[in-house]
Amino acid sequence: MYNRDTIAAISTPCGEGAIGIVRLSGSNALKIISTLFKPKNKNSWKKKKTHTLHFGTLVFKGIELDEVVVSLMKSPNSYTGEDIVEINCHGGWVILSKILEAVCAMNARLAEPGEFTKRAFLNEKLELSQAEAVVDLIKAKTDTAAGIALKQLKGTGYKKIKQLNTALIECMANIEANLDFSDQNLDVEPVSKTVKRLEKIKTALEAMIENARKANLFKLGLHITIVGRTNVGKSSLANRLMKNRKIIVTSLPGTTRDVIEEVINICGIPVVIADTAGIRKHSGKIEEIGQRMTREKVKVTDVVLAVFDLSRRFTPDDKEIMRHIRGKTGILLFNKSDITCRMNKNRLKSEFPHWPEVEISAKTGRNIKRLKEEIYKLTVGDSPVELEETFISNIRQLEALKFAYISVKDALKALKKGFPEDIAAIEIKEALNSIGKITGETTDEEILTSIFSKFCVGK
Ligand SMILES: Nc1nc2c(ncn2[C@@H]2O[C@H](COP(=O)(O)OP(=O)(O)OP(=O)(O)O)[C@@H](O)[C@H]2O)c(=O)[nH]1
Ligand SMILES: [Mg+2]
Repeated sequence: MYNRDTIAAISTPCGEGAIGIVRLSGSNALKIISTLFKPKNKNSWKKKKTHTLHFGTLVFKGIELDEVVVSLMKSPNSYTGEDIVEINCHGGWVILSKILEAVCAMNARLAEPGEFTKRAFLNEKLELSQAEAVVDLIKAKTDTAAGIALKQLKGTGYKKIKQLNTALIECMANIEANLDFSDQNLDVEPVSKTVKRLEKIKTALEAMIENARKANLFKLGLHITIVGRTNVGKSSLANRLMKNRKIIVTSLPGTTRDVIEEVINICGIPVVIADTAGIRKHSGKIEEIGQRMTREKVKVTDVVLAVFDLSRRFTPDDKEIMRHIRGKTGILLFNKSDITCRMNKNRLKSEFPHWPEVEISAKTGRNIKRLKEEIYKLTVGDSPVELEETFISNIRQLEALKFAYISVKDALKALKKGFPEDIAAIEIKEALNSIGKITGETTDEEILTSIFSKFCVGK
């Protein structure tokens, strides 16, 4: 299925470090290293046992390149399933490049991004969803995202997908048996039983989709935008939430002119939080540009934090804000709760009945923790995410799961309405096809190439 030539890459990040690794995988990996490596302990090197480490010098065209430790992992018990050699050298870019050059001169080829993992998949060392988990793990931005990727990599969820697959095949077999032998008095399961089985599968798919939606939140994160009229304390709130930034705060309305963003961690969700220019009617040219940017930002954000100043009466600018945030998902924030309250909140609450509200003080930090909890509740929900159950963690897999769900629903509808049973059979086949896309059984070459291109070189 693929060219078994030997691939090579620098597997450690660019820059200076104590150790750097050049990795080789393929049928010539052992031959190449045997030519370049002068071991200190010749006897142990001669045996070339799998999963062993060897200290020595790397020499190319009579020139010593570096003192290295070579690790050997022989086929089939290696990451790729092929012979793998890892050359652990000193972590300077010049040394690493020279070693890479040397191995390529010995007939290895530079690896494409993700090619090591692609070979692991093609050699059935990993399911496709597990291979994707490798890249998720590398790119995880929070502990929770890393935890989900690790679960996926360990393949716990894969069993669930397999169970689903088996259950669908059983339904398919029953329907086919009904079609083929219904007139032969054989002991074939009645359609009503298949309907029950399909109902169960549908429920399982619903739970998986909901869990996958949540898992994606932890992986892909959220965009949250702080909006409000000028001087309500948006930047003060942003400073409370952001760790590494101090946005200018003054008592002058119109202080913030730009959209200022930073990635923060809210209960394990990576959140891009944006502070924006305050909205007000009579403002200068620069502020107007800022306000336009605020409006654009609100359109694309996932969650709006609408800030109002509890110590002032409701103003026409507040009303303007309400116009912009209508129809969005968000939280009403009543800031400056540390001073006398003059605002009547009822009007806002009645216009946004589904938005949670929190009284905060950006100045004292009052209820900032509660605000984070409300953000979590609004996006993830009340029930905790079952990491054990979470194994679908990217959009591609989630889409495949949704397609499987639609097909199962349509199959059920067909059976319940008494349509010819081959219609249900076609739908179940479709569902099986979609499930196969998650594991990689029915994924075409183009999609595989696109998946593995997301990896870094050397992985
Ligand atoms: N008492 C009190 N004052 C606050 C609180 N939050 C902000 N302030 C004050 O309100 C003023 C405006 O704060 P900012 O954070 O700059 O307000 P902003 O909404 O970003 O203002 P613009 O950038 O002009 O739109 C400053 O003087 C802050 O110190 C609060 O919770 N309590
Ligand atoms: Mg500001």
